[in-house]
Amino acid sequence: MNDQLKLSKGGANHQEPLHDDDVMTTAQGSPIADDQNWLTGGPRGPQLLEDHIAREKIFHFDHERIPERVVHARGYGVHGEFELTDPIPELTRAKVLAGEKGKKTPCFVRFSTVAGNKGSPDLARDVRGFAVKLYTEEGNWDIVGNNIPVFFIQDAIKFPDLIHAVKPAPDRGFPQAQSAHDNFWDFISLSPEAMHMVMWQMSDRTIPRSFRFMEGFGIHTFRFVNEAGGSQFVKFHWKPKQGLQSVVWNEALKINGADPDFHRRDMWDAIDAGDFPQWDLGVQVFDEEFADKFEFDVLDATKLIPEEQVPVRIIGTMTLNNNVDNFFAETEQVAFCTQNIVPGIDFSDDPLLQGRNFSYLDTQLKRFGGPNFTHIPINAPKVPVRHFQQDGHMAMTNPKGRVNYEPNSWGDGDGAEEDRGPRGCPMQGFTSYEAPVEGPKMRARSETFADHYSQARQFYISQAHVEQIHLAEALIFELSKVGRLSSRKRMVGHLRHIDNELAQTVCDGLGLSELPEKTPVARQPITDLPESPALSILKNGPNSFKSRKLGIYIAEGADAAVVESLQDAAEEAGALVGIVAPHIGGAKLSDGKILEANEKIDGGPPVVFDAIAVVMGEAAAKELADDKPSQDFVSDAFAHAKFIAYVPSVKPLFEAVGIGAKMDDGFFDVSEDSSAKDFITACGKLRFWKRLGSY
Ligand code: HDE
Repeated sequence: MNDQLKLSKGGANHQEPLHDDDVMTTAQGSPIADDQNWLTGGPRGPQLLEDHIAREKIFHFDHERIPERVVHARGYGVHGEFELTDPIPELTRAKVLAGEKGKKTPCFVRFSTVAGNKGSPDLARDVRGFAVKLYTEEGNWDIVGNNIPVFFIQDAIKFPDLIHAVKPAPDRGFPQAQSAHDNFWDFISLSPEAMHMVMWQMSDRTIPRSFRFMEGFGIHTFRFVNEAGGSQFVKFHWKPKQGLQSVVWNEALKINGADPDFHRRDMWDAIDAGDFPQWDLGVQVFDEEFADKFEFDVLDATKLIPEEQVPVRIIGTMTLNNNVDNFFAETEQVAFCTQNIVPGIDFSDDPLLQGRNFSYLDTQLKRFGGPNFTHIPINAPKVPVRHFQQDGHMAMTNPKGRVNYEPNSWGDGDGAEEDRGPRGCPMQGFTSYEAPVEGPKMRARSETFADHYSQARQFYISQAHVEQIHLAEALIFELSKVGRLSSRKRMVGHLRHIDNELAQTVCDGLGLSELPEKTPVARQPITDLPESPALSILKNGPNSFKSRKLGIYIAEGADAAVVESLQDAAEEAGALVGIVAPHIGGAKLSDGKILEANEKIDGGPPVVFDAIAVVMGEAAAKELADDKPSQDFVSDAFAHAKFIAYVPSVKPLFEAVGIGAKMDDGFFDVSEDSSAKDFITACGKLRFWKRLGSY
C-alpha cells in the first residue's frame, strides 16, 4: 500500500471485518466502507458528484430541522405514568378516570417557556407550558395547560397580536425571550383583560426554581360527561407533591448566564437519579347553577375559581419516571392538540379554547409538512387506530385491503369476503354533550367578561408580603425597560384599580412625578373578594429539603468529618449534593484524601443551589478571601436569603464581603456534632426571608 492510499484511508474506518451489527449503512441499508472521505478524482482532485454516500449524508443533514413551534419553542419532555387513585364514574365515562382504582395510563409531558426561541435561556420571566398527553385506552387525551390558571386574553382572535407583541420586534429582531420591552407593555396596557394574568406574570410564578416545583392548570372550563349523558363543568389542576418553589429575580438573571439549561438539566438529573417528580391531578367540578351564581363568567379564561369556593378534588397521581431516548424524536416532534379529547370529556364554549381547537391541529401541518404526524411513535395512540384516512406525506400505516370508503357493503355475504372496515359506534364512540346553542351571529364580547380588575386584586392581596414586594419590583423592572412614558403611565393607571399601594410603589419606582389617572373601566371592580391563600407560593411551601440541592464549597484542609456529615444529612433528607472547589480536580480534605468536585467555583455559583455550605481549612479560606468568584459565592447566597452552613475557619471570606458582622439565624456553624442535621432541617424552609428586613 503506498503512502497516498494510506492517507486517504484516514478517519474512523476499520481494516478488520466488524460484527454485522456495527457496520455503518446508508439510509438504503447498504454497507459503507468509508464515510470520512468524499470520493475524489485523484488524491488532490475535485470531489465527484457520483459519491452517493456523501450526497445522501449531506442531503439528510441539510434537512435536519423542522420549524420550531411558533410559541412554546423551548421545551423539555419526559415520560411518565398516571395512576387513578379515586375513580369518578359518576362524573365522567372517560375510562382513564372512571376505571378501577390503581389503573395506570402512560403519559408524556412537555414543559416549556412561551416567548423565547428554541435556544433561549430557561430562566426567562415567562409563563411555563405544562402539556400532558395521556395515552388512554380510548385514545390520546391532551391537557395542554400552563403553570398559571388564567390567560392574557379572552378571545383566540387576539392571540397573534399578543404573541407578536411579546416576541422580538420585527425590525431589530430583539429582545429575545423577554417581556420587558415597549411592544409588549404597549399592547398589555391597552388590553385591560390582561390585568389578572399580568399579576401572575409579574409574580414569582414565572421564575420557577424547577419544572418539578410548579403547578399545572388546564385553565379553561371543560365538561365531564357521564354514562347517563349528564354533564358538569370541570377545571383541571396538577399539584406538585414536591411543593412550590421559585427563584428570586436576581438569581434568575445570574442562572441564565451560569446555566441556561438549568430547568432541563434539573429534570434530567432528578429522573436520572431516580428522584421521580409527582403531581396529583385535581378537579374542580361545578354545575350550571354554580356557574350562574359565580361572580364571573366560567367561560372567561382570564378568571379562575378560587379553591376556597370550589375545592380541588384529587383523583390521581402522575409520576414522571423516564427521560427521553432522543430529544428530537420525542420532545421536538410531540404534537399536542387541545382537541384531543376522549369520550366523557367535552369542551365548553370558552372562546379561547374554541380557537385553540383550530390552531393546534393547523400548526402541526406546518411543523410536520403533512397530516401523518400521528404515525410518529410519540404521537401515535397506544390503542388500535381504525379509519379510512390514507396517503399523504410519510404515510406509514395505511389501512390494508380493498375497502377505503363508507358506506360499503363488502363482507355482506354475496361472495365478497373483503373486510368491510370500521364503523362509527354511538354506544362506545364520542358524542358531544347536547349543550343548547342559540342567538344571533355577532362579533362582540359578552358583558359577563367585562370585569378585568377584581381577580387581579384578589391575587395581589392573597400573596405573602415578600411576594407582593417581588411583584412590585418586577413591574418596576419591566416598565423601566419600556422607552415610552405613555405606556408606563397607562400601566400605573390600571394598577390603581388593583391596589393603591401597589400603584404608588410602582409609580415611585418609575420616578413618575405624579400618580397617573385611573384607566377608564367597563365595569367597576369588586373590591371585597376574600383572600385566597391557595394563590400564594410561600403560603404553600414544602417545608422539606427533599429533591433540593445543597452546594458544598470545599477547599484545601476542609474538615472531612464535617463534609461527610453534610453529605449524609442531605442524602437522608432526599436532597442532592454538589461539590464546588477552586479546581475541578477537587481539594485535599483534613484526612488527606482528595474529594473531587462537580464544579469549579466560577462554574458552580450559589444560584444553582438551594442552600450552601462553606467548609475550608484556615489557610485556604484566607487565600480565597481575595478571590472574586469565592466572594460572589457567599455574598450572593447571603443576598438571596439562602441558608448557609459554615465552619469558623471560613470567617475571613465572610468578612471580606462584609457579611461577617451580619450572620443571622440563617447561618449554621456545622463544626459541632449533629449540627448538619439541624442545618438541613432548617433548609426545608428554603429561604431565610427574615434576612431581607421588611419581608
Ligand atoms: Fe397555545 N399554542 N395557544 N396556549 N400552547 C401552541 O401549538 C394557541 C394558549 C400551550 O409543549 C401551538 O403545537 C392559540 C393557552 C402550550 O408542544 C399553537 C391560543 C394555553 C403549548 C398554539 C393559545 C396554551 C402551546 C404552537 C389562543 C394554556 C406547547 C405549537 C387561544 C392553557 C405545547 C403547537 C407543547 C402551543 C396556539 C393559548 C398552552 C400555535 C391560538 C391559553 C403548553 O397551536
